Amino acid sequence: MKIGIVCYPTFGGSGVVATELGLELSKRGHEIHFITYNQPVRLDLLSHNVHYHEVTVPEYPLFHYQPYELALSSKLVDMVKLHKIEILHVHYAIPHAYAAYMAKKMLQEEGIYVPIVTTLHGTDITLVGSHPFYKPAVTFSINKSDAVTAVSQSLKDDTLRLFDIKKDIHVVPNFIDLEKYKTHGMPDCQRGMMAKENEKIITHISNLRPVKRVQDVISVFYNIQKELPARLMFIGEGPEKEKIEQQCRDLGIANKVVFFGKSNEIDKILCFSDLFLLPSQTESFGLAALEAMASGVPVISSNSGGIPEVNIHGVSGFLSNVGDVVDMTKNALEVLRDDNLLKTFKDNARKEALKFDLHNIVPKYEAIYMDTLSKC
Ligand code: GMT
Repeated sequence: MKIGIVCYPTFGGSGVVATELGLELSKRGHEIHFITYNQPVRLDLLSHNVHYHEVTVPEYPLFHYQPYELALSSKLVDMVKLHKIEILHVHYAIPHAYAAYMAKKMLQEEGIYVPIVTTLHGTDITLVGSHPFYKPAVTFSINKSDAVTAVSQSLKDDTLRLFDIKKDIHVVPNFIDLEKYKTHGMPDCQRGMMAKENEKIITHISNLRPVKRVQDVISVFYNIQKELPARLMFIGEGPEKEKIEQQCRDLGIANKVVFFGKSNEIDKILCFSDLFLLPSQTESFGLAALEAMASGVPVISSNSGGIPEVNIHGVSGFLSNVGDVVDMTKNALEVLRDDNLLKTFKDNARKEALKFDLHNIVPKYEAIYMDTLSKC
């Protein structure tokens, strides 16, 4: 199939999933066209069947807001015609599903029919999409998609609760390429450079937005390091960074916390991590938790949204109510204090991650494409 993939090209989970999906589909013989405003961060290798088409939005002083949707739908029309793209898969409803629908209508005027698959990722539904400013347009573009998927049962339930949806929503969970996370326990894992032999390594990866509750990460770590030697690795950039740097200084733990910034090599950091913290306010899935589990890192998380579908309480880690840093600390210490238990949780985390192996999940998208095309 010739598939157009629209996504955010940034470090956000939806862009990562879209990129990994496109790359795997290309390995399975499909021709993939990424259409977005920058080359996706995890797309380092373009090949004969992986293409990237940049959406350019020229600046014009009249516009207070540059019209990205318009530029995107025009680019979609051009690329579908030029490359004979058969199906468009848009990741994150806002504004991608809306722009794709406009492209589809423009193409129909020329007798070209291209169906749209929309994948809902989380904040496009929970935090942003359900805002009254966007809700009518988001509802419309979901209902006008030819197929709709959500990355967890929880997100499907949220979508049906928050919007008036007439379409069937398929749950297709996020996935992981387990091959990439084989560095766990390998000699090139640089643990010795990051911590002393007796120190436990705690890790958090996110876009450091308020929804991630990164202050809770610091609070839990602060409590842990009072009880046992530990270091905290922070990966990601975002609006809360300055606040948490200050929080570390105020608590006197700045020398125990390493900020890595954005990274494309999280497997190299996860390979020496003992515990992953994800205390999010809301999380449709928690791709970062799955990436940690794939590296054999147990997860201490909140129980919000789709996280319980990924991190299994008492097996791959523990879940607590949002904001309950006392319970999170208790759970973290329980795992970290007992090396045998830590090893059991590490093994379990890796086993649970196997359920999300891309070889099991990507065929589900292929089946949806085939089914959607057969209905055209
Ligand atoms: O808001 C974010 O954290 C980024 C957002 C995105 O743009 O990808 O993440 C959402 O999609 C990911 C991939 O499906 C999920 O793993 C995240 O749980 C989800 N984030 C939220 O629901 C907050």
